[in-house]
Amino acid sequence: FDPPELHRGQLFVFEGIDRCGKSTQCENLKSSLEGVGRTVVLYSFPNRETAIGSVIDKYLKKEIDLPDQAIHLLFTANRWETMKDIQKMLLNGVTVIMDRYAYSGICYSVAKGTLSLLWCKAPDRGIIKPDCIFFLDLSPLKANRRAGYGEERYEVIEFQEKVRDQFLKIKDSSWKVINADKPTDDIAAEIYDHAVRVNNRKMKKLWI
Ligand code: NYM
Ligand code: MG
Repeated sequence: FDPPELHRGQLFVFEGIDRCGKSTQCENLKSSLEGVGRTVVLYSFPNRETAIGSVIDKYLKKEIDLPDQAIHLLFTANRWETMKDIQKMLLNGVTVIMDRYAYSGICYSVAKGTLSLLWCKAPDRGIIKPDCIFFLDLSPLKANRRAGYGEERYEVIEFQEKVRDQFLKIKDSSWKVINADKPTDDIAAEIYDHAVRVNNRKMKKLWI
C-alpha cells in the first residue's frame, strides 16, 4: 500500500507587501529546486488570466470600483478556482510555489479598516494548507524605491504600512520570516536552505 500523499509535492507560499521581492524569490526557488531534479510549478495570486482574475485586474488598475466585500470575495474565488489543479499536482509529486495566497487576501482587506479579520478569513477556510510560508519582510519606505511602485491600487506607503502590520499580526511561529533588505542571492540561499528541509506528508486544509 503506497498512499499518494507519501510522495506528494510540497506547497511553498511567499507573502509580503508590494515590491518586497517575492516574484524574484519565487523564480529563484523554482530554478534551484529544478536544479536538484524536482518538478516545480509557480502560481501567482491574483491569477489575472481567468474571468474572475480579469475583474480583479481592472479593480487593481483602478478601471473599476467595487465594494470592499465584493473584491475580497473575488480574490478568494480566484484561489478556489485553481484548488483542484493544485491538489492534483501536489499528489503527482509536483512542488508548487505560490506568489501570494490567502494571507495577502486577509492583510490587504483588513488594512482598509472596513472589514474584520474574522470576516476576511472565512471564505478561504478549507483551501489547501501551505507546507511552508516565507514572509519577505521589508519596510514600505524601502519597497517604495523599487521599480514600478505606485502604479496600482494599494501601492501607497501609508497603506502598505498597515498591510505589513497585519502580516506581522497574523503570522505564527511556523512562518519563516526573511529580512528582504539584503542582497538577492543571500535571500535566495536562506530560502533554499529552509525549503529543502520541508517534507510534510498529510495534506491539510487551511484553518480547519
Ligand atoms: N491582493 C492580492 C489582495 O488584495 N488580495 C489578495 O487576495 C491577493 C492575492 O493584489 N497589491 C493584492 C496585493 C497586491 C495586488 O498583487 C496585486 P501582485 O502580487 O502585486 O500582482
Ligand atoms: Mg504588486
